[in-house]
Amino acid sequence: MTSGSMTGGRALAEALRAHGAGPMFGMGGFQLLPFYEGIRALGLAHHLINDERSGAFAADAYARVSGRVGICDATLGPGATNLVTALVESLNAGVPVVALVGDAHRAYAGRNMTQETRQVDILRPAVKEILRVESPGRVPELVRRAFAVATSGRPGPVVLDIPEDVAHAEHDYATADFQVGEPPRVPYRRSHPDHDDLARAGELLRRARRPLVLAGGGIHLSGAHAALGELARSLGIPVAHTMSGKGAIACEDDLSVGLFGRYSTIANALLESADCLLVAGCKLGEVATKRYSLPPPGVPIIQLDVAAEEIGRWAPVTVGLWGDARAGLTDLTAHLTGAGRGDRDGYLTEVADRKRRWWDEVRERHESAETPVAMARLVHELNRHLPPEAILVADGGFASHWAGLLYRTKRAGRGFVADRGFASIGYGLPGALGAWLAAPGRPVVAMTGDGGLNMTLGELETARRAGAAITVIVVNNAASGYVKALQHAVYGHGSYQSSDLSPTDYAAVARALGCDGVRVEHPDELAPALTKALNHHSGPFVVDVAVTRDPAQMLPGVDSRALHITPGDRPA
Ligand SMILES: Cc1ncc(C[n+]2csc(CCOP(=O)(O)OP(=O)(O)O)c2C)c(N)n1
Repeated sequence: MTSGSMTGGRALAEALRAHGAGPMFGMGGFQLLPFYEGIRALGLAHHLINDERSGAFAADAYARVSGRVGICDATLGPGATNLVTALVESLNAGVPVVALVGDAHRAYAGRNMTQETRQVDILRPAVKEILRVESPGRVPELVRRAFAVATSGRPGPVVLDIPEDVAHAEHDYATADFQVGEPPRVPYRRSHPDHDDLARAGELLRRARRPLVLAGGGIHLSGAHAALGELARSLGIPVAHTMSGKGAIACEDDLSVGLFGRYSTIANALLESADCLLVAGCKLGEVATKRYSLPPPGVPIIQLDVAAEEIGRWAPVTVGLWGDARAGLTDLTAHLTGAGRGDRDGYLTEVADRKRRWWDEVRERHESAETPVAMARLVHELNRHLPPEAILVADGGFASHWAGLLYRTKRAGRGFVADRGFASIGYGLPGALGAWLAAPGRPVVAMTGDGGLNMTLGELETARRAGAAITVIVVNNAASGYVKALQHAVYGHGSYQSSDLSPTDYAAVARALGCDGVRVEHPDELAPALTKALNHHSGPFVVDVAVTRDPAQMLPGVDSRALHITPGDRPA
């Protein structure tokens, strides 16, 4: 049993062990040396990363895929500030992460200590809560608190800010200090919506002839996909999803109508003609609403969310259901027992017809033999080759939009991970590392732009060291593609500024870093490359795909923001 005199840093390691902490991602410094010594002595898994942002991205993806708390650490100053971007991702997406951050020795703080800055002030708005540890004796209590805050209500990131002197100080701990009451779970506790609100929502759904579920990432955070599938099937309600909500229902399920929002196949059309929307675990942000042009005004909305203040943020709702997604959907199904599909058979036939027609119309693009490789063909090959248990981690550029639109999950659950909370580029590679550690045995594939990969390329070295058998698909358009495509859409052909990248062979880069990889120039090479990658088990494998360089062909559809620019604003 853990007790006796030890440093605050060792106590930190002991408390994390007591919480069943999974792998950690970070980069050390003097302040947290006793913590590093503690995890070494205890044999806890820790991965040195090459940029703290990547460590927090990996922790975020680990949390999403494992359903446990992700853990990362950083040292004083630049280590701490490097975390900001990734912590905001977890904050906006509601992902439980605990970040341990070393801070200056309190006896010298404010005297121009090396690496010193007001990091607590910088980190505060990036996290759900920041807990400053002012005495070594409180380390176990505040670790418990960090886990509780990260996992309760709407989950999110919590920083434990630990001054150097607290980490290095000896303290006498009792065994009871490290006892964890309830084992940490995500979500910590489930809340049920109000009974009367459920009855009103049930009535709306019972009467609806063209209802539609809009599913967001909250479905995955709550582990609610089975409950959603049951509701959709028993009532005959189609399900549209955001990028974060992909897998709320399997894309191949008859009731899935795919992505809605900025890009959609048939979901936006159904949304326009719906007579009742059930918004579940979805914030209805800019991309989901096509810049607030959806849903159309007047359509009755039921919104189920664990954060009461998120309900009706901008679209007025008819019934708000405040509660956990899984609990709320199960309650709703129970309320509607026996209601069946009503007179929605014609609607469901129409949905099936629309789907069939859409996929027939685009088949040629999806099977395109053009070089450089068409984006639709690339995703088509992923659909053909990735097994049902695969996890696709998509980076913030085109990868998440094209895959969000066209990639088809074959089973319900988290098979697609995209950093849509903050939409930073650079998540794909470190996210794949976190996902791989969270899901032993499942193939993990990152899809990232060349720009996004350039940002975090050093993590190929990390992934190699970790022995992570991830596949990294580089959507290589030799450009900051989304930016170039928007410049093309808004200012016209040839008006590109700072959006070109040097054409680079990332398979060669991977090999130079001790990984493996192939370059794909022709679509026929995709199938063998993916087969090779998925059968490569000794470390990262890069499939560098030369995709279209034509900015007119880069977007998966019309970006609604470019449409907002009137022709008069465009230079001739
Ligand atoms: C950290 C960060 N900087 C800038 C952006 C704005 N941005 C969105 S997409 C994009 C282009 C990314 O290029 P690349 O990663 O090569 O992907 P592509 O769009 O070409 O698929 C940029 C710069 C962002 N999302 N995140």
